[in-house]
Amino acid sequence: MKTALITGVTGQDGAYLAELLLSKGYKVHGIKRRSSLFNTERIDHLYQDPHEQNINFKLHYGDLTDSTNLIRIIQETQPDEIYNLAAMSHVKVSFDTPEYTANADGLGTLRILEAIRILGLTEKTKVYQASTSELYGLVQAVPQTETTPFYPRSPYAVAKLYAYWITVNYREAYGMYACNGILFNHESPLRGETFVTRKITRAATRIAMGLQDKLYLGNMDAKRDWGHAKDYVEAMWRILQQDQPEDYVIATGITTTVRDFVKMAFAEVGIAIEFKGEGIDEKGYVAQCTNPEYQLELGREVVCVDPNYFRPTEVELLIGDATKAKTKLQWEPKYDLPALVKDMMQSDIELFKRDSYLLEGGHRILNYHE
Ligand code: NDP
Ligand code: GDR
Repeated sequence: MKTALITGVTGQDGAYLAELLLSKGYKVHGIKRRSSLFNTERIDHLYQDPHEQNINFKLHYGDLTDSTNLIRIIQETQPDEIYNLAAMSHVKVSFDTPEYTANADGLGTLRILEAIRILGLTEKTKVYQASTSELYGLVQAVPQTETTPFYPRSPYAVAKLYAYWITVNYREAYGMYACNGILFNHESPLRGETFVTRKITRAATRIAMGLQDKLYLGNMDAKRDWGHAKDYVEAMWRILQQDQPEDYVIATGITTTVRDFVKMAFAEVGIAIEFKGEGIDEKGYVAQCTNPEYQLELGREVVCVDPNYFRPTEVELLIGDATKAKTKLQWEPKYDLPALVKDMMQSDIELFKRDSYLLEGGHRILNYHE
């Protein structure tokens, strides 16, 4: 039985990866942060009572900013594979917390690699580093491959650049099996609520159900290569099962604007959106509502631009070329964008039915904009 340690196990990817590794017969350890509220909602279905014998899923308190904690957990768990997924992962928030982001996302990776070295586990323990298409930043060439130059455009991306290179360096300096997965945006029903896709699927659902008035967005011209997180965690695992440690781009090869994602999401609840205006004056109106369940008048303004969501420096275009992963890892995504949008919308419709009943019962529903 192989043992894996996942940092960031409570996040979107951590939850899907833990599920995948357990299904493959791994013993899985996860690192979670102490929080004043429960933060394990995404993995509660995997929970095993620690009082039972022979459990194969165990959580440990920890933090990527705490070296001694990481050394102790790695020593105790003696993992065959470490998946370093923990990060302050929100690009816009990284402009507000640049120093913390550098510490967790940049130095955090170094702490893991150094812990392995200190503990004499360089021959045993393989490391997956969650690298990102944000490294490409300002467009140098498209589609982006493993050899496209990096030009990071946020404190998050700069921290991840350090993490990328320190992973390469430990591989070359100490012969470690350490790899970067350069993953393009991947989403799912478990996606954090403040990333743009989930913000949109939640809003489309809530606006249709009368729970929210408007969706405020930033740059709708941005283009992203969106895949499904379930497909991408499969790639992470495959990256660590090869004879040689290497870095891989994981992407769908198709790019779409934020505006078109909005249209696709609203279409899932029978609402056609028409965009009018330009720049910060652009607005999305209800052009058609074919679902009799939802009482939306035609011409109602439901999408607006709020410049507060603009970033000081933006990544305008991402489109990945995953030929290497397809050839060497035999990796193929199962979901395309329409299937992803459908999955996210179906999940949010189920989720917000409860709020809809509460509203009907006279309860106040908060219109919370993030
Ligand atoms: P999430 O934001 O959903 O999850 C991040 C995880 O990291 C959470 O479990 C969070 O804990 C944990 N975490 C944050 N800071 C610390 C810290 N200091 N110490 C320990 N744990 C910490 O991200 P995703 O699941 O979407 O992404 C996983 C990784 O992949 C991240 O590193 C991200 O940067 C990277 N990535 C993501 C892509 C995507 O499109 N999703 C694309 C490319 C790379 P808590 O729950 O307590 O907040
Ligand atoms: P990104 O994802 O920055 O690509 O990072 P996000 O969903 O936050 O933004 C995608 C694009 O949408 C534009 N946008 C908005 N974004 C947010 N969050 N909120 C808005 O209201 C909004 N309006 C427009 C953004 O400007 C951007 O262009 C994600 C994270 O998961 C990173 O951790 C990961 O490394 C990269 O994907 C690949």
